[in-house]
Amino acid sequence: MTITGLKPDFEATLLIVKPDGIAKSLTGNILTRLSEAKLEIAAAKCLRVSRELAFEHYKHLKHKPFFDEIIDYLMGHYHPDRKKVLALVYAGANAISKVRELAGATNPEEADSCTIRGQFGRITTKGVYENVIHASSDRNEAEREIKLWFEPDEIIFDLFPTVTEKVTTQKKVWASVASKAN
Ligand code: IDP
Ligand code: MG
Repeated sequence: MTITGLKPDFEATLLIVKPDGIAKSLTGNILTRLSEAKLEIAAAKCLRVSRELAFEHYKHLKHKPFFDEIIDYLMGHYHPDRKKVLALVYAGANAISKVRELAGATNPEEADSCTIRGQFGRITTKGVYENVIHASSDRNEAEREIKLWFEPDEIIFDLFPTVTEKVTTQKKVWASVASKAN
């Protein structure tokens, strides 16, 4: 992670409220717990996760026996009435370890009961660790994940170097503000 012009301990980390966290209406509780870290929210968005995004996010785990299940889990297939996630970038001193500490261990049964995963997570009868949130585990992972989930303009800081390119793609706009020429 090369965040220029900032203190060496400044970090940014990706936090995702997974579909079980959304389905159980835990977003408020989770963000309240995370506020204990006294970090800054640098980006936030609610989105449906495509198979491509889920696959790219977890590609380093593709040989694990639980890979198919975590793809379905992140895409919201186990929570069809709340098929979405909330993705955020938290930034500040030692953001990665602070958020991981509040998150707790991967296995919600082993996570300290005072952590977010320990408080709200469960193991399903299918054996999926529904642990409510994702949090980047180190600087390399955080950089890769932030760049995967967010465009530079969606983040309030210039976290990583950018270039400006001319792109010509079509995008949806509000009909009421569309230019007359369209
Ligand atoms: P992390 O989310 O704590 O960084 P990873 O090893 O990166 O843990 O695993 C990604 C996700 O895969 C976990 O958050 C959890 O939902 C799921 N997972 C990890 N290990 C297991 C397992 O042994 N059984 C079932 N699900 C698992
Ligand atoms: Mg991980």
